Parts: sequence; C-alpha cells; structure tokens
Amino acid sequence: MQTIVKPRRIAVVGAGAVGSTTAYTLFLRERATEIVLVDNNTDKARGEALDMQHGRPFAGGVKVWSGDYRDCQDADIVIVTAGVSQQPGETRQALLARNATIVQHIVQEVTRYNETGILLIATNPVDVLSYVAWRTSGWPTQRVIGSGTVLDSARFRHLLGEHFAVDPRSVHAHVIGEHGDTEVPVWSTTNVAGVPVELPGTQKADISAKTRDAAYDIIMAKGHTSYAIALALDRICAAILHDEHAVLNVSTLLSDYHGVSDVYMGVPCVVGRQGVERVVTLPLADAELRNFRHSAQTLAARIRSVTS
Ligand code: 6V0
Repeated sequence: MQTIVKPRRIAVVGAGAVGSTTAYTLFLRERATEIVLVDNNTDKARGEALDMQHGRPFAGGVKVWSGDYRDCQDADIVIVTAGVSQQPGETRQALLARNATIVQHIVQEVTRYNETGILLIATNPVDVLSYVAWRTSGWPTQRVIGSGTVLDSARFRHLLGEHFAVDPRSVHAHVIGEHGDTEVPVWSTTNVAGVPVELPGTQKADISAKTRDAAYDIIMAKGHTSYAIALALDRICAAILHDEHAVLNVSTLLSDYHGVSDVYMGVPCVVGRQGVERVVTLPLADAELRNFRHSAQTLAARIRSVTS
C-alpha cells in the first residue's frame, strides 16, 4: 500500500529582508516541503517566491509560492516577520502601536484558517508583540513563541568564541530577558567545555555591549539585519519540526520565573513539536537577577501600553 506523506508547510508572513532571507534559508535547508510567502505587498512576495523557485534545479524539492492567509491553513509553523519601520519624527511608542495593530491583524487572519499550528513571531519589539500575538490568538502559550534572545545568544557565543579562539558551538552561554537594550548576558553560567569563563570586568562589559549593540552596528552598515535572524528562525523551526526538545532562548510567557510573571521574555526553553514544552530556570547571580527583573519591568510597561 502506498503511504501518503503529509506535506510539511511553513508560512512566512512578511517578505521583506527578514522574511525572504528566512524563507531562503528554510528552502536551502529543506526544512519544509512547502513554503508560502504572504505579504500585503503581493508583488514583493511573488517576486521573492519566483526567484527561489527558479533555483529549484540546483537546490531541493521545496515548493515556494506567494499566497494569502488561506494558505496558512495547513501550515505547521507560521513565522511573522511583517512590520513597518520608524518614520521620520515618529516616536518608538507610536511605532510600537502600529506594529501591534499589524501583528493583531495578521494573527486574526492566520487563526481564521489555522487552529493547530505554531506561531513564531520575529517582528520587533518581539517580546511585546509575541504577547500581543498570544492574547489575540487565544492559543495556548506553548504554541505562540517569540524568537526572543536566540539571536542575541548566538552573537554572544560568537564574540566569546572569537575571544577564546574556539568554535562558538563549544561556547555555552545565554542571553536572557528582552531582545533589545535591557537584555541580560548570563556570565555566571558561561563556560567553554564546562570550564567557567574568567575575564576582567572591562572585557566582560565590552563583549556585553557588542552583543547588545550588534543590530545597531549592522543596520548602520547595511540598513537591516537578515542572515543571522534567518538562521535563528530556521534553528527554532528545526527544533519544532524534528521534535528535538532542544534548549533555546525563545520568548515565552513567564509564570513566576525568578518572581517574574505575565510577560513574554527570552529564557531557556525546551522546544519540540508542541512548541515550548517547559521553561528551564537558570541560576542567576544577584546582579543578573536585578537586571533580569529590570528588563521584565520595562517589557511589562510596554505590554500594558498596547494591551490596556
Ligand atoms: P522590511 O524589509 O521592511 O519587511 C517588512 C515586510 O512586512 C514588508 O515586505 C511589508 O510589505 C510587510 N508588511 C507590512 N505590513 C504588513 C501587513 N499588514 N501584512 C503583511 N505584510 C506586511 O523589514 P525587515 O524584514 O527588515 O524586518 C521585519 C521585522 O523583523 C522588523 O520588525 C524588524 O525589527 C524585525 N527583526 C527582528 C529580529 C529578531 O531577532 N526578532 C531581528 C531582525 C529584524
């Protein structure tokens, strides 16, 4: 008897720099059998999809097309990268409100057609918008995930790897909290092959600042960031689709995590087919705990500003 294998579909909403690079990364790595791009700029989505399709003879068998929200129906994962950027004279708060409205609209559309998938949010400010997406979806928090500090942790590991001249994959280090200015590099548990990292305070401060400010640096140089976030999103998709139970610093709803509740923030989470399966409580030094709580307060205020 012939077995019919269900296609594995990933929908990417937003076909800009992040969305199209993510789709291309998923395409090259054959992470799904079908990738659909959805964007209100339909020409952009169509062009990106066609461009990838023309590479199929050199790549794998992944089908890529541009569609609409109906195509999210069978998606195992819907990645949201759609958003608008700051206009001249626009405040951060006004930008946040506009992106919250966009994410709300997208999630309403996606959940009209899809009841069982996983929402993976990348649009910034990612922690606040993951919370907005979760509230709008009505889905269990396990299935609404933000990219969190997965990217920041990769940047931290890269910088430490360079410093110690070791492969960043051999550096075990976490950045937690907000994906942004108040993020917390957890130096107290950082190690290379189990050996705790010892560095003078000035060097730690320098690496922490470079990790935190990496996006500003790249945006100044090339206008946006795209490759590493695409790889980070691909990594999260792999953990979900292969039911890896991998520990990744995604953004999730916290419930009494070191006393922090009701905010989405990046913390180590076990990620598998059901999404966030459990949260790992990382031991924190006193200063790290203070900074983590400060990060939570900052996010809680922003969440309140768009949800109350
Ligand atoms: P971009 O290149 O401007 O692309 C955004 C896309 O969204 C455009 O193609 C728009 O047409 C589309 N769009 C806007 N509104 C809608 C809508 N209502 N429905 C459908 N599509 C829409 O931006 P870029 O791709 O560079 O960045 C996208 C988002 O990712 C931004 O919010 C970034 O700040 C964020 N990033 C998040 C990162 C993370 O670690 N989470 C990392 C990098 C960027």
